[in-house]
Amino acid sequence: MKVRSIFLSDVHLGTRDCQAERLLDFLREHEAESLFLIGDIIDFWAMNRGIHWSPAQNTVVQKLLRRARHGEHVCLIPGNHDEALREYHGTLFGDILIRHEHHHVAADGRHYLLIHGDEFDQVTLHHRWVARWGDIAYNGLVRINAWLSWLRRRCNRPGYWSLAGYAKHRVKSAVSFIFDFEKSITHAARERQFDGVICGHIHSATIRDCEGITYINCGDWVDSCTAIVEHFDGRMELIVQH
Ligand SMILES: [Mn+2]
Repeated sequence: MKVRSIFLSDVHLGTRDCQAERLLDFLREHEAESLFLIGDIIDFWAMNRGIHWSPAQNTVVQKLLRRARHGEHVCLIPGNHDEALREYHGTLFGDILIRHEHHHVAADGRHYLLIHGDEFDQVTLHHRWVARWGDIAYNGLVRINAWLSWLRRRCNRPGYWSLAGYAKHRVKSAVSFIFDFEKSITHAARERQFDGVICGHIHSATIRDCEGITYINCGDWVDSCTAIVEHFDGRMELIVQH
């Protein structure tokens, strides 16, 4: 399928949980004029604890560089897990442009702020050590979940169920009154007179209206395997890669 733009975030290359094969399937199936990588593409945090770099992850990097070389506009906005890249703002890596944020005008004329979003996460911002421990706990949940879904398949119980997603949903709704990520990021987009915001960070893909501002989250490629595409009429669609 050919689309106008692709938006991806939270690929977490360098970790064992990165679903590189499924991302390769997605990239194979979707051609685009522009490809936006909205943070946590390479996980330098996890790589400090031990690198897991598979051949498929290598292929992901090669494919991205290749698409950029062949004229696709590829832009990378660093997140907190790849914040080391933030100092390269404005630099080209191969043909991939690094930017802090990006102002995207969709085909329907709507203006979107593209930003990873960690600066709107009160936990990441003020409690760095909590964020790091939370990160390790989350990786543990993803690992247990992979084992559980293997077990469910073995026992012929179809249907994917995400423990990490479930735990995150429970924890998230419990503390949402304090850490309302979506509210604060859409508030910032409104202040800056954007029509919408496209972000990542919280590993929870969605497209929805948030008090007149379109809130779009790309999700992730460690658990849910989701991406956002923009069609040639400017319509945004959430894709789940199976
Ligand atoms: Mn992040």
